[in-house]
Amino acid sequence: MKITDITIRHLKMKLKAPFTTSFGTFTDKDFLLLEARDEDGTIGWGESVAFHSPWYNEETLQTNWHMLEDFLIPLLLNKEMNHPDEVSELFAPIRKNNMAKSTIEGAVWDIYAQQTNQSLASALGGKKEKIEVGISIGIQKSIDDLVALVDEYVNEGYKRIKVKIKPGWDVEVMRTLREKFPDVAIMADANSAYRLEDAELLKKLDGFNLTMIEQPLASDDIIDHAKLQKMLKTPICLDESIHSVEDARKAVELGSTKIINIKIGRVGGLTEARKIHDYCKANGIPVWCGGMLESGIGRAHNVALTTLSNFILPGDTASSNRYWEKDIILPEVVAENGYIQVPQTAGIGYEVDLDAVDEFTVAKKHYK
Ligand code: OSB
Ligand code: MG
Repeated sequence: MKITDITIRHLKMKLKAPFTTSFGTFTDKDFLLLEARDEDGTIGWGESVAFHSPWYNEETLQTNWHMLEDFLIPLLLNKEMNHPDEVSELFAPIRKNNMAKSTIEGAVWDIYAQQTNQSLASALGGKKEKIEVGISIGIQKSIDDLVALVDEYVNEGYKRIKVKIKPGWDVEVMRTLREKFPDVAIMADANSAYRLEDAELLKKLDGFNLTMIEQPLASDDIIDHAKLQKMLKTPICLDESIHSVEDARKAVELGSTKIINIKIGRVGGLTEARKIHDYCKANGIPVWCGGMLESGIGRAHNVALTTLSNFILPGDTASSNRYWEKDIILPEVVAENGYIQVPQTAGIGYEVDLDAVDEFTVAKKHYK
């Protein structure tokens, strides 16, 4: 493999419905797509999951573009490689900026899978033919609105319902959901909205038999998460705190987490994501695949990763049509009764709809 050309595009896609977390509300999704061409003409695609503003982590669409243009693309272009695992070795001298690194690495994995004539899932070692998925629901205007949405998604067959919580939108919300949906797998995601001093409040959630509580405390704090876990029956799942297999090991050894949410971009790519998966599997920690409101390209990478055996819990990779009027892949990702069929064709397994990509592109630059 030798990447000779790269195109970066900034896309802007309107979300079907605004998505609200403890931080704020999204109405549009601005993100980067990366198209890489190998010397043999094979084209691979990667998506950056960095948002327009640095609320989820420190990266943004613009910092990703800067890292790609000034550091990562120059390191990768025209380098002879045998396997996508070499990309993270090449990028190792650059600190963090995991979402930027993952954007290129994903495209290289797509090229490698096509060149070895296998699906991205098989190239990663995944065996599942279908994956089980849940859905993540943002903060709503009222509990009634939330109940109506949950009802809709449960009827669509989603295997697990995740709801965002924040101070003032937590105990009563979860109590009502548990009353209305006694048999549904329900979990809460706080995106770091609480502090250890809130432990008494968080302990009330133990009464609702939640599958887990995701990232209740600060993104850089695995010490207080360990203290909190000792006080809670509900398993803690870390999202924002885990950037590498080393982070995963430390959090597991400290007892800060019983479940890990793996997001490809947050950990710097598929190679590191697989290492975390393997570490967790060897240590009895179930994992699931998180989401970042991806377009079809990032979504396809998530589907492939989820075919690995220790992705035991349903992830956040819902149908394309839960986010978009029109996605940029053909066919779109479809969850039927809570299952997505894993495509078996070579590469990411979905065709990129170039007309749709053009329609949503607001800026574009070519590198060679
Ligand atoms: O914390 O998992 C999160 C969306 C944006 C940023 C962070 C998160 C989320 C979600 C939605 O929960 C996941 C999705 O549906 O893609
Ligand atoms: Mg989360």
